[in-house]
Order: sequence, then C-alpha cells, then structure tokens
Amino acid sequence: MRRVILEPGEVFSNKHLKRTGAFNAAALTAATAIIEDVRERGDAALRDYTERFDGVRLEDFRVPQLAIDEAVAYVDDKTAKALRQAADQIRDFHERQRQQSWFTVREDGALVGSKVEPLESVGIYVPGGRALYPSTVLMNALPAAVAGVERIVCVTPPAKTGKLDPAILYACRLAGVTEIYAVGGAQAVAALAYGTESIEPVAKITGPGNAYVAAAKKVVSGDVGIDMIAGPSEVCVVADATADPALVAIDLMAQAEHDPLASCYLVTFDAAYADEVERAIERHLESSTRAEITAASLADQGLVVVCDGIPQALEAVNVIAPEHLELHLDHAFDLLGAIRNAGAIFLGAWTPEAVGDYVAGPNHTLPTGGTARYASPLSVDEFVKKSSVIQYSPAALARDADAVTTIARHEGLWAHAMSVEMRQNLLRCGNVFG
Ligand code: HSO
Ligand code: ZN
Repeated sequence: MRRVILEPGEVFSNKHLKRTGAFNAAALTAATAIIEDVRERGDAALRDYTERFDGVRLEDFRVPQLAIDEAVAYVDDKTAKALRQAADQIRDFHERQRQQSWFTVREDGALVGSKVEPLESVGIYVPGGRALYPSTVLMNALPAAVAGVERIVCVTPPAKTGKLDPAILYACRLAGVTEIYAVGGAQAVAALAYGTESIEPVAKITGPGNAYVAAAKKVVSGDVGIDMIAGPSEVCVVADATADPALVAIDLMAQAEHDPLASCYLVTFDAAYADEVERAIERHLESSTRAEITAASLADQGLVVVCDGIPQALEAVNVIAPEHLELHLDHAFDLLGAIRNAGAIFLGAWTPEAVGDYVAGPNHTLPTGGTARYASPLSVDEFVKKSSVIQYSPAALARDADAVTTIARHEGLWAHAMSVEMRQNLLRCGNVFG
C-alpha cells in the first residue's frame, strides 16, 4: 500500500488520491455504438452482442416463470435460508423509508401538498462475470418493491451455457422481480431504456455494472431515469493502536477482493501500527481464495494515511468521502457528528462491512469515487416520484393576487397577470361569493 505521513496540522489533500472513475472515454464510445445498434435492430442486436460478449446465442432472453419458481430446488437450503433472512432484514429497513403524501390547508383555504407515486416500472442491472451477487438483486429490487413499483425487470448476462445462477433467480423471486432477461452489458441497458421486440422499456434503471454498463447508463440518462453511476468499491478503515491488526487487515481485504480497481484506505496514527496491519495482510493472503485480485488492488490502489490525531484523521476521511467507512475506535458513535462524507458508516470492532453488504438491512448500493460528498445510499426514494398539488379558494386567490400580478408584470408576462386579474374581477362582481 502507498503511504502518506501527514505533518501535524497538515490537511489531507485530494492530490494523494488516485480516483479511477466509473468508466473512460473508450468505454463511452463503445457503449454509445452498442446503444445505437440496439435502438435500430432490437432483439437481433441483442442476440449478436450476447453471442460476442457472453459466448452464447440465445433466441429468447426471457427466463420462463417455471425456471424462476423452480430455482429454489437448485439452491442449497442454507443459502436459501440466508437469502431469506437477508431479504427480511433489508425489507424491514427500507419500509422505514417509505414516504407519505402530505397536504396542508392554509387559513385562507388554499391547499398545497405533495403526492407520492411509485414509478410504474424499473430495470435492475445485476452484473455477471467477476461478480455473481444475489445480494445485489435484493438490495435493488426490495426498495423498488417496498416503494410499490409494479413492474420490476431484472437483466443479467447469461453464463456460456445460456443459464443464470439459480441463487440470482431465487433472490429475484424473494424480492418481487416480475420479469427476468438473460442479457447484460451496454446492450441490456439500451434494451431497458428504449425497448426491443421482446423487452418493454422501463422508467428507470438501477444497479451496478462494469465500465461499459456505467457508460451506457450515462448515455441513456435523461431518456430514462438512472440511479448513481457506480465506480469501483472502496473502504476506509480508521484504526487506533487498540484495534486488532488482524481484523483491520481482513476488513481491508474484504473490499480489495472485489476488484483490482477497488480502493482501500487505512487511516491510522502510527507507522509501526500500519506495518503490523500490512504484515497481517501478507499472512491472510496465503489463505485467501482471491489472493490475486486482493493483492493487485492493495498494491495499486491501497493507501495508508498516518495522522497525528482524530481531528486530522476525520478530516482525511471527509476528503476521501469513502463508500464504506469503518471506525475501529472507542466511542465511535460520538464521532458521527464530525463525519460529513461517507456512504455507510460502520461503528466499532464488531461491525465488519460484510454485515452491511448482506444482512444488516441498509442498502449496499452506495456512492463511490468521492460522490458521497453529495449522494446518498440507494433507497426507496429512488423508486418514487412526487407531484405537487395546489388548490386555491376564492379567498386564497384574493389574498395572493397582487403578489402574482406584480411578479408577472415584472417578468413581462401579460397572460399570467390577466389569468389572476380576470378572476379578481369575477370576485368583485360578486359572481363567486354571491
Ligand atoms: N461491497 C459491495 C457489495 C457486495 N459485497 C456485494 C458483497 N456482495 C459494494 O460496495
Ligand atoms: Zn462487498
């Protein structure tokens, strides 16, 4: 891991960071061409790209309902039970996010409010390849289901056999997914955004993916809603000398093993402690089943920041704005107030990020690449929209008329002013109040 040792009083700077970004120009060009082609040729283009990228030619992309219903038979009991436990806890958490429509009536009789409505349809991208994550199905589909979305479409690339992982199908079933298609990549994003003969378009697309999927989401954004554009995963662990180096090491590795581009940060107070953590990583790597990815990520993207105290450490955290933040410190809860930028915050030695990845309940789809400065975890809010509601009474119109006509005249908008004045005249003539 690279190392930065801060002087007392020095502010951790962005220049120490090596942000990789969610996609690059080449991915954007390739995704744009694929999207154009799918818009022109529909299913025929999907078949060609699936053959080229996934190594299988499929006539029909839709996974039959029977395969979904029977998937549980191919998932071992322990995995099925774990997924059910995760689904229950994720659903409970997200149910608390549900927003109510609200209306308020002013003294003059004007009613104003906000009407909450679920999106009619959403598409959830579930990656294949290096990642086969039934947990991602739960994290995206359950908030949509809780929001009340009726049509929840899942797309995911097929294996070379043309089949999907039964655990993914089972998770889809648990989470209320209504349609599943074995198609991935930028071509799947295009199909969800614009539709093909076999796939009806959706109103919004969520879910993580590789650089091509991220680029495709960027391209279709605006024609269709998208959630955040997810980049490689990150964790930042803040640990003082009381934290067990072996646990700190394994928690860093739990993020590094996702992707060679994943970024792991260790923020600590003593170079000798950082050495201990690095030695523990070396030891753990001997048993890791993903040693290659883990070692590559830590070597290329890993960073140790040695600070002179908690305030400097927390300021560094706010600059990093990590997707995941683990605080291996005493009284971690008391430090929450000082943390401005982090996707999810894990407090204390007993809270490995993995509990949040799977079962704790909060969403594991989190802002990456520093976007935690302005973005929030995926939530039920992403699957609803709001309409404002306004109803004026004659008394309310009489009260606000002058303000409206004055601003309208200032803006040079004659009909705006007249639309109010004509009503004022009616009121004056007594036609309304009688
Ligand atoms: N840590 C990943 C989520 C995940 N982990 C899925 C395991 N499965 C997101 O940052
Ligand atoms: Zn993870």
